[in-house]
Parts: sequence; C-alpha cells; structure tokens
Amino acid sequence: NNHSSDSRGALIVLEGLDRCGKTTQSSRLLSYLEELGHTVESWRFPDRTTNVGQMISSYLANKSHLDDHTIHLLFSANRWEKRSLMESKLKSGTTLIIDRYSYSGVSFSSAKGLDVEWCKAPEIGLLAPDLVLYLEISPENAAERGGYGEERYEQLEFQKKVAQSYKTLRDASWKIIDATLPIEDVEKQVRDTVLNCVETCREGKPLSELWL
Ligand code: NYM
Repeated sequence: NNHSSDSRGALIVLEGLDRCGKTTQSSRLLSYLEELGHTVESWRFPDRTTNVGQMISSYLANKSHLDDHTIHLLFSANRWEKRSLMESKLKSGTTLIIDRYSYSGVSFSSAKGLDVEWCKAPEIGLLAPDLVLYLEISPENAAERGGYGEERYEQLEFQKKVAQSYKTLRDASWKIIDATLPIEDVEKQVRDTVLNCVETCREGKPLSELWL
C-alpha cells in the first residue's frame, strides 16, 4: 500500500431503513479496510455520547417529548458538533465509515410531514460524503427481520414513508445495494465500491460540502 502523507481519507456513509443491515456491514467493512492496512474509523449518528446525543437518545426511547422541528435540529447539531473532528481526520488520511448521516436526518423528519427544503437547510455546509451506500430493503422485509425494537420510528407505516423520502434524496454519490441478498453478497458489493472510492480520494478528489 502506498499511503502518501498528503492523501486524504474517504467519507463513506451507510444509509437505509431500520433493520436493513447497516450496522453489520459497517463493522465488516471496518475489519476489511483495517486488514488492508488502511487507517479507518467507524462512526455513527446519532452519536449518543455527547450532551446533544443524550437528548436524542432519550427522545428515541420515548423518555422525552420534543417538537418535530426541535428534534430535527438536535440531530443536525449532533452532526455539526463532530464536523471539525471529521474534517481533520479525513485530511490526515483517516477513512470514516459512518452509520447514518444527513440523509437519515431529512428522510425521517420529512416522513413526519416537515418540509424537505426546511429539513435540508441546517445540513448545508456539513461535509459531503464521497460515497453513500444505500442498503435497499422493502419496509415489509425489514419488519420481518426479527421485528422492530421499542424505539420511536420503528413501525411499518412510518418506515414506508421514510423509504419514499430517501428516494427523493438520491444523487451521484449514491450506490444502491440490494440488502435482501445474503450478507456475504452484500459485503462483496460494498467492498468493491468502497475500494474504488478510497482510491479516488487518495488520488486527490477534493472534499466538498452538502448539498451536492
Ligand atoms: N435518525 C437518525 C433520525 O431521525 N435523524 C437523524 O439525523 C439520524 C442520524 O434515529 N430510527 C433516526 C433513525 C433511527 C434512529 O438510529 C436511531 P440508529 O441507527 O438506530 O441508532
């Protein structure tokens, strides 16, 4: 591996409905890239370790109630509080694999009926992913996978709306992966796409900001 000191890491985001397999794929991808000798970290949003993250966590567990706009802005603030660290990691050559990002923010909130443009606004200026891996699964199929937990949003009718919202956000950075395939087949597609992306970033693709 030829890691020149000025090459940057890639910002890779995994998105999809609840129970689509994102978390499994993130951890497998992390191990894979580490084995290849890459400097890589796995992050997730919401980051429940911060003060803002704890407010979000309590909301998701139905332990607190917040206005839809308010919780939307907290999810966004939770990304903003990690932005500078994200930028310095990427610039120093660390690849970041992120489980959920602004697309979750906009899809889940707009599925409640909030205006899409209003939802996108606070995300403007966050770092744009180099690659969004969308693990596609039907809401019905996701619901069958061991069932949903107790958290807010984990209901079939709501997930159907989220799936529709996600569709409107697709752009050139998205790669749609059939998440109903066996885990190893999903993993293979994830690996191929990611290696390609990491290489493009290493060769000097500039970092950019949302929305593209
Ligand atoms: N979620 C996640 C949002 O509604 N907005 C956001 O900006 C983000 C990052 O939080 N159902 C929702 C999607 C999930 C829930 O995520 C918690 P996870 O990946 O289950 O911890």
